[in-house]
Amino acid sequence: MAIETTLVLVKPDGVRRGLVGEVLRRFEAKGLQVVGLKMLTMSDDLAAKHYAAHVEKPFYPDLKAFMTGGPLVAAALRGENAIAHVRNLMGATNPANAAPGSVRGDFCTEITENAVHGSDSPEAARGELALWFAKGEIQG
Ligand code: 3AN
Repeated sequence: MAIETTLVLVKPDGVRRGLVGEVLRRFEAKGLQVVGLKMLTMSDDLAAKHYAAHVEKPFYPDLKAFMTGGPLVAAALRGENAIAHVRNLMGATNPANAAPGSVRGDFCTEITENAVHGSDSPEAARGELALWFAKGEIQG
């Protein structure tokens, strides 16, 4: 048993398109539990920390403008192997490669506005949850 807690973001395009409920429903239907939930607009500072691995990449300015450009929903999800299950349900980063049935396969056409984020490792999950949620904002 590996009970993990992971960070999911419904990105600004997902919020704008009214996909918050649909995306969270898929994770809940899988068996993951929502243990933290908030809506906020990402600051430049939070973007630089959250995307520390990408700040030097050529696509970062567009990514930052998009991610800070409107409200998003941050959720902490918990369950057995939650990190892998969330990644599978999200689909590949590039929606062109995302399987039908995944969030990106079903709802997205392009790589920047790809509706959803999920931590990709236990280390990333720990770091990202600490960035997005204060102690006491996650249950249990
Ligand atoms: P994922 O969101 O699947 O974990 P990452 O962490 O590699 O993917 O990338 C973070 C975000 O950066 C992606 N969700 C996407 O919005 C953007 N991104 C990644 N690679 C590219 C790229 N080659 N061109 C444009 N945007 C990208």
